Amino acid sequence: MATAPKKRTQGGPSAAKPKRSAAPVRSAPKARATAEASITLSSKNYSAWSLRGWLIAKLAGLDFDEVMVSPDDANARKEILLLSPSILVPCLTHGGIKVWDTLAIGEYLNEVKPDAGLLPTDIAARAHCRAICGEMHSGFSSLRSALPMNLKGDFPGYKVWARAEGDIERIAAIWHECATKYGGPFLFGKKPCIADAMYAPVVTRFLTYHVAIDRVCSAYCKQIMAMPEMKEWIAAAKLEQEDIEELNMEF
Ligand SMILES: N[C@@H](CCC(=O)N[C@@H](CS)C(=O)NCC(=O)O)C(=O)O
Repeated sequence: MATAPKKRTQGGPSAAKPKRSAAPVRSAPKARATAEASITLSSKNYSAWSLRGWLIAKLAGLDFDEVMVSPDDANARKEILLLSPSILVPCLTHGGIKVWDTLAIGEYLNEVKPDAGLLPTDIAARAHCRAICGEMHSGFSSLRSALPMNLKGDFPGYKVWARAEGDIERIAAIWHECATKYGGPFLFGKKPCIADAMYAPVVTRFLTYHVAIDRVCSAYCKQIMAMPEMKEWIAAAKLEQEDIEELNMEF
């Protein structure tokens, strides 16, 4: 695994007075550290895509700096545009190459770090892995809007919107199929891969909103939450100052 990333913040002149930014921009960018790459991230508490990209980079063993950006702040958005052509996080910069979009980051890092095991070695398992990553990337919008990632939150008795139930059932079916085919404890066997990073924010949502899940899914959730990388991310999320009260969709 990579050493702990160095943290940098990114922001414009308005940085001193964030309004409701989840990841307040604190200072002008500092001199570049020695890491081989950097990743733009926003809130560790709310940004599910930031978590996915960060986790993939960690699993790749990449040495990277974190560049925290505040997508809520107009000036910071201009800065993000320079850092990420989609104005979305995460965006990886590695040796002058910019990769935005989490799946593209995963595929790129799999090429750069072929021994990291980001994708399964078996071609059929690899195809399966890509298919369920694709499902996560382009789907489950009901779940994502009904149960936004909120690592500091804890909502026992939360009423899950009926349309999100369908997504939850499909995700449980995916996890079951993987457990049966590959034997766990991770989706594709003994080591976590890109698919586990893609589904990690689903795990945290299930726990935050106390979603009723069966024994197999619950064991998988425990496995993800026990990962040192997850512990590191969640500890940092809990230290974040700002809360977004009106949050009602995936951020
Ligand atoms: N499909 C993109 C999704 C990225 C995304 O939606 N990122 C959100 C944060 S979780 C974002 O940057 N939002 C910024 C904004 O809406 O201003 C990916 O795979 O990376």
